[in-house]
Amino acid sequence: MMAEQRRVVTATPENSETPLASVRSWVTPTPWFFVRNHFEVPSPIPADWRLRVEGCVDHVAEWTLDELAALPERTVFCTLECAGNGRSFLQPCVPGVQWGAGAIGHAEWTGIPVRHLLEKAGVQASAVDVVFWGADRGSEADHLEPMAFARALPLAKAMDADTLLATRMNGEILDASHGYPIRLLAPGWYGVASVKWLTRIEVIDRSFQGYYQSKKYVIQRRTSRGVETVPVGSMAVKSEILRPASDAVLGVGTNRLFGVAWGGEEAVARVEISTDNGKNWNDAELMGLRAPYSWTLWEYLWEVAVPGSYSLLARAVSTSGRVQPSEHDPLLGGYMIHFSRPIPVRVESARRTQETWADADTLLYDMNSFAEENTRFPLDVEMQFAGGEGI
Ligand SMILES: Nc1nc2c(c(=O)[nH]1)N[C@H]1C(S)=C(S)[C@@H](COP(=O)(O)O)O[C@H]1N2
Ligand SMILES: [Mo]
Repeated sequence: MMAEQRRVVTATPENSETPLASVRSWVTPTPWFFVRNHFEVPSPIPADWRLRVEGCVDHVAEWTLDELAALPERTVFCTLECAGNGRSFLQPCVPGVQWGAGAIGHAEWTGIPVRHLLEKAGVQASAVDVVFWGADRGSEADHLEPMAFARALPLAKAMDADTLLATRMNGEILDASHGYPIRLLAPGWYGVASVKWLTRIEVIDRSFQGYYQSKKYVIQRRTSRGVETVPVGSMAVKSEILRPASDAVLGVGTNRLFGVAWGGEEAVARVEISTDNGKNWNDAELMGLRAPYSWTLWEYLWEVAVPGSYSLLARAVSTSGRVQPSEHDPLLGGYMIHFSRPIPVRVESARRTQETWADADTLLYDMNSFAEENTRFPLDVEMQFAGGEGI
């Protein structure tokens, strides 16, 4: 299973996708987890390095890695998706990394709540944004002056108990690609917020205007005052059909559709499937946990008697009733691409052997470890398999 690798979109810097077609478990194995780098991975931080919290605080405070390691930890399971995920499906084409569907993964993240550090430093009443600075540097075509990667969170999100300075991913020390030694984890927000290779935290008394906050990773939004430009923030509700693949050839009879769905800061309430271009919708079976931040696995047993060409659609609904749209909103530009994308398949009259499905034990292990480590939700980890043979 681990022979599978990330699908490289650009090699330098590395931008590569999770091999979604091979996903069989709730947690994405770290070697498979997508990588989104704007610049080269920075050299490891020096031994005398300290994480500093400064700006609109009562006293500038610093922590060594050892001091940070001694602070109380928290574990959060969370889906990270790049705001540009799915960009290659847009027509007309939008500039930027041409991601397929795989700039997404789901992992277990462990670290220290940022709030702990902010409280120690004493955030002043004038605070608006908290800026997180990365160690990686470089330039962009429209910004030739080299700059460090930086992104800000509004104070409230930075103070949320689940916003972490993550040091471990899936139980292991972060690897270089994912931000060693420390990265931010802003659960339920597009990946760009979760700054890797963190060097410095700065509390400021205005909205941050950095390049990746005001020039890139911005969308337009309709308001009572007209259209305004805002940074991408919390994630939209979305689903992805992982199997069958586009242009798969299936047989008449029962075909199993399998996929994932997520709702950012909200849990997924429902996933619906249409096999007739959106005329009729039927509920998919949600498998295992439904929790905020985490994707949910689903399956759907599709009975098909008539050979021909079909187009498969999945549509997710979040707990507050947000529904995945059928079209991309042009105001979103090349970001937040979350419309239901049709997956064309052909059904032939001959019955075919189904592809192999995941081992149910793998999935159960993931779920139980979530239940043990995460006390925020009353969890029922009993699994249901519509077909009785795993995912
Ligand atoms: N320092 C730094 N942090 C960063 C980035 C970066 O290029 N440099 N990319 C961001 C973007 S756009 C995404 S989607 C996520 C990807 O995290 P991953 O590479 O661990 O999957 O990291 C974010 N944090
Ligand atoms: Mo991203």
